[in-house]
Amino acid sequence: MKKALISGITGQDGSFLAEFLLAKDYEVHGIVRRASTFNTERLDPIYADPHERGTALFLHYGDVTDGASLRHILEKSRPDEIYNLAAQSHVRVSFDQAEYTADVVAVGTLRLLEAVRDYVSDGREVRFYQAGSSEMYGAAKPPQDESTPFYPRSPYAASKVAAHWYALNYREAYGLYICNGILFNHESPRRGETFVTRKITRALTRIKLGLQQKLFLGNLDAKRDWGYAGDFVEAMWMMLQQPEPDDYVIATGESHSVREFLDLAASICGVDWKRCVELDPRYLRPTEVDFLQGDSSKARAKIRWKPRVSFAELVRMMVEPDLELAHQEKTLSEAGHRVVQRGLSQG
Ligand code: NAP
Ligand code: G4F
Repeated sequence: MKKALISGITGQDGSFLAEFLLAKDYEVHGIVRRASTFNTERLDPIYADPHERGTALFLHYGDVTDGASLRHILEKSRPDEIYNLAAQSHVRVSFDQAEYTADVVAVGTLRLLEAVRDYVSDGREVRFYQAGSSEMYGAAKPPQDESTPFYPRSPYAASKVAAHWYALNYREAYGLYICNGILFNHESPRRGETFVTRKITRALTRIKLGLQQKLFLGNLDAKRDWGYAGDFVEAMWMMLQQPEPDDYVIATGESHSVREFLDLAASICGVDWKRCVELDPRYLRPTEVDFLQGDSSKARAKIRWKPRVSFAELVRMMVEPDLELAHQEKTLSEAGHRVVQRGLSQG
């Protein structure tokens, strides 16, 4: 039985990756931050009490800002594969929390790589996946591929560039098996509610049922290459199964504006978005990334990865469960319960 360790297991991608690896009969270990509220909701469908026999999912308290915890977890879990997904992953927030973002995204990766150096020092072998981002291309002209120079436009993106180069340097300097995945935006019904796609699908479905009146957004002209998270985590695993480590762009190759996403989501909901969407400058970024469109020819040829879910299918896939959620909220509200609209103003 192979063992995998996932940092960021409670996030969108971490939860999809954990499910994918469990289905492949891996023993899966995840690093979870201590929080005063539950942060393991996305893992609920696959989590079993550790007292039960046959459990293959194990969670460990740790943090990528705490190198000692990473070393302890490596010793306890003894993984064959490590997926470094932990991040303060919100681009807009990285302008408010620049130092913290660098500490988690850039130095956090370095801490994990240093812990890995110690872990392999007695001859153990491990394969490492680094979660790179299309944000690293920033202002570079599309289509972007592995040879496109990085031009980061936010503290988040600059930190991801640093993490990318740390990973590449550790591969070359110490002969470690490390792959950088450069993933373009990928979404799902589990996407955090402060990212634009989920913010739109949550709000429009609530508006449809009369639970909310307005949706405040920023720049509608930005274009993103949006894929489905379930397809993208598969690519992470595929990279680590190759004979030699390498870096790969993972993208659908199609780009759409925020406005197009809004149009399609609104037409599925039957809502006229022009009546309810308003601009709020707080959602604009000091420096924007205008146009991302990936060229994933290398991954398609070398690791035989390709996306399965189209843009239109993705939008529908996100609207439908949010409509169900809104119906549940409406039922509660009609029964006299207070339905709280959580901090959407943050994203
Ligand atoms: P996400 O939903 O924001 O999840 C981030 C994960 O990192 C969460 O589990 C979070 O824990 C954890 N985390 C944050 N700070 C941490 C710390 N100090 N120590 C340990 N864990 C910490 O992000 P995602 O969409 O799944 O993305 C996964 C990775 O891929 C991230 O590195 C992201 O930057 C990168 N990426 C994402 C995309 C995309 O479109 N989704 C594209 C390219 C790259 P809590 O649950 O406790 O907050
Ligand atoms: O959904 P977003 O916040 O995602 P963004 O900035 O592209 O970053 C995501 O994808 C990256 C991969 O390229 C990841 F590395 C990163 O971790 C994250 O997962 O914003 C998308 C676009 C931006 O241009 C933003 O300005 O939507 C625009 N937007 C317009 N109104 C908004 C809003 N974004 C947010 N979050 N909230 C708005 O109200």
